[in-house]
Amino acid sequence: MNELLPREKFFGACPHDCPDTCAMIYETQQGRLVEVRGNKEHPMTRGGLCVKLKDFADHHANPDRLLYPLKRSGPKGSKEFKRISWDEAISEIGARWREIIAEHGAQAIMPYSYLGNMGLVQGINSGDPFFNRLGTTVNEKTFCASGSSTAWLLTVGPTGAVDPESFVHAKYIVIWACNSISTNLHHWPFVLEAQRRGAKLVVIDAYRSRTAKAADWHICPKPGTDGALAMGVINSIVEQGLVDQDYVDNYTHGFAELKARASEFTPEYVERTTGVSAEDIRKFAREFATAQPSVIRLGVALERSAGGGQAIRAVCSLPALVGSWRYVGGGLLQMPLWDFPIDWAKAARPDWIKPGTRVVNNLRLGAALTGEMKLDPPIKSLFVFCTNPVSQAPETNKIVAGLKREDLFTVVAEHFLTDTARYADIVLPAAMAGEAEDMMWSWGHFYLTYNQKAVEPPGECKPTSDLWRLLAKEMGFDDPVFKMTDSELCAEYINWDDPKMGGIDMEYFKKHGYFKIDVGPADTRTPHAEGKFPTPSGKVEFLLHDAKNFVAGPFRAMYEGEQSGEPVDPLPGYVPPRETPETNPARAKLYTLNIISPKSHAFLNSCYANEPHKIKAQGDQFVMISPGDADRRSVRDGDPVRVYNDRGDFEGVARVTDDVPDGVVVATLGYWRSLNRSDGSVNCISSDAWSGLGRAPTFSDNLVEVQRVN
Ligand SMILES: Nc1nc2c(c(=O)[nH]1)N[C@H]1C(S)=C(S)[C@@H](COP(=O)(O)OP(=O)(O)OC[C@H]3O[C@@H](n4cnc5c(=O)[nH]c(N)nc54)[C@H](O)[C@@H]3O)O[C@H]1N2
Ligand SMILES: Nc1nc2c(c(=O)[nH]1)N[C@H]1C(S)=C(S)[C@@H](COP(=O)(O)OP(=O)(O)OC[C@H]3O[C@@H](n4cnc5c(=O)[nH]c(N)nc54)[C@H](O)[C@@H]3O)O[C@H]1N2
Ligand SMILES: [Mo]
Repeated sequence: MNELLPREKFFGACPHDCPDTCAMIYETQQGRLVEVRGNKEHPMTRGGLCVKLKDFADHHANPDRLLYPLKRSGPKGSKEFKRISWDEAISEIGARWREIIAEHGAQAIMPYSYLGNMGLVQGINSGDPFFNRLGTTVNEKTFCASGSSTAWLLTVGPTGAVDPESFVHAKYIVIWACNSISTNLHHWPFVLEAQRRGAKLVVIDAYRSRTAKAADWHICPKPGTDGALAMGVINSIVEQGLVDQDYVDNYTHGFAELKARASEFTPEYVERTTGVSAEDIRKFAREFATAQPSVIRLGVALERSAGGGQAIRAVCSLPALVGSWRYVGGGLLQMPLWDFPIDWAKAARPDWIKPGTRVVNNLRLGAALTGEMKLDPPIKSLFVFCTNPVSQAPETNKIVAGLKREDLFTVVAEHFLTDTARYADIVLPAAMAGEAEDMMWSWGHFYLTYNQKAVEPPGECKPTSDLWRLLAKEMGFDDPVFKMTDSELCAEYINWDDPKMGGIDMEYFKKHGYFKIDVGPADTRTPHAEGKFPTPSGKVEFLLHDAKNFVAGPFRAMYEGEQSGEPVDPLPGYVPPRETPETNPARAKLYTLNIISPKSHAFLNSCYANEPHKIKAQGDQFVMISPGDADRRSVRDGDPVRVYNDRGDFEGVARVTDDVPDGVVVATLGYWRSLNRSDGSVNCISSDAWSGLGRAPTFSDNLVEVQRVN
């Protein structure tokens, strides 16, 4: 960096799958990205970036980046590729697809994407118009928040609910299955400010996470038992006469039925199920009801066991029972994205999906590719972008076996030769955030954030949006959307006429970089003080009428056929985890420890997990185990251990610590199996079973055994 050269500044938006969606400033010199900072003006970013993003300019300049299209020249997975041109790559894809379509039909092709990039133009669903037009299999995307969203929509409807900035007014903050200090860092100052003003912070987490350590009170239920805990709290609120009867009478539906259901969940019964003492359950109920405003920040991890959805419905019932919604900063925060005036139907074109097109869920990738699902026609071509399933999806050994199929034509667009990209037949080099224009929504606050193109992509990297333009041309589609520029697409997907857009236009973004959608001032806002829930009854629905299970990810507009059809329990409740001694005694004899695999502090899912300085900050793949459990297995702190079940195994270094209770082990997510001690990572052992609502994953519902590696 030369201090004498003039610098140019551009507005940036962090593209990652993170609630914070930071507003950034790119600084360039002579067309080179030299610095990326947090935008100081932005009320949530406040100038600071997290450990992952703080050297984002260097990430762009990483010498391992893919710079040219590649074609496989050795066996699948061997990492042997030769450089080809874009023209060759696109015409090969076109030729292979035409062959596949002629023989098997377009549904033998499946796109596969997730939130490697959240942008409206460059991200997860940017390919949907193209693939829907082509008539491919629809890939249902339920990696994250689909279970919690289904529960949320059933109970309170599509409301953005409490503004994260309103948390400063709360007097009792409950962070339930969310490790904010690692995963939602820019919300943390609002929590600290509330604490400074006298609020109590309670963290409910299955182990003593960084955030649990910072809490005034850590409540530690057994993984997947939160439904019982929440029902116990409901029981105790009723038992102690703490119900806000006026709020309940006016703004909720089904209280009598909920009360009857909760009567089974006495604190003593719940103690036996969850491991949380009856006394603590009563105390929590009392404090939550009386220390108003009380608010709950729901983490995504709550959904990750068989009863996740039902648990979330129970948790979402709590604020209405005690009237927390009456106050500024009281109620619930899940994902404010429901309030965003985005035209998802335009962005994803579900209207182009032909009726009857099959849907394959992204958590079942291994089963789909290996033939276990008996798909007809089988998947003959997979097009992967913005996701790294070999690290992130469950049952990864099955996925790898599928990706090795000689008759599968796999294309992966990527920044790096990831654990997934190495199995590709064609690799396409992707532009990074500073290299392409985009518009970012958020699932952690109410700001839309604009990302300007600050520099040209290196080598022959192309933004994702270019893929659809090139492939549309190759496949002969001339719909206007495939000819629009990135600037036009940024503008296209926003409902500018929505009153929440405050009458602004794209020029505003070019001047300011971000805009808080108009949901009212955080210091006075009480969206549901008088009910007005966007549910069929307009009330909080404890009791449902005739509800069917459905998939309600943030991206539900991307696919149709979302009704899975099976009836939903009319009331919230407790569904025990699938893998416990009670529910699966045979399995529990072989594997005795419940593993949870939360996010790594210094990685963003699997991004950055290939960068040595980030691995240094995060530590090598570790396995946290209690002193008692370690002792029973002759494992000492620092020993290499193997974690296994019948689905697979991986190795890590034991961290013997009483941060985890007996019976639970913790191994964080994101490590690349190719860089780990053994060719494995935590998703080798996770099950691809869905949780009860919204076809959510069950990453917190897996039994494993741990043994020392000699
Ligand atoms: N640093 C970092 N930040 C991230 C990400 C990342 O990879 N790294 N990923 C981003 C993404 S995609 C997401 S979805 C969010 C997720 O952010 P969070 O919602 O915070 O998700 P996790 O870290 O997976 O889990 C949160 C906490 O839930 C606990 N937990 C797990 N199972 C249970 C359970 O059954 N009951 C209870 N009570 N607690 C449980 C875990 O121990 C963990 O401390 O983070 C985003 N931010
Ligand atoms: N065991 C376990 N598994 C989990 C979870 C867990 O808690 N535990 N969490 C689940 C959750 S919540 C989520 S959200 C998923 C996340 O799963 P993924 O979305 O697959 O996560 P990432 O590792 O972020 O993968 C993104 C990939 O996209 C690439 N990428 C980024 N930007 C672009 C781009 O613009 N273009 C292209 N072509 N590629 C790009 C990155 O290099 C990276 O390899 O993982 C799920 N898996
Ligand atoms: Mo996620």
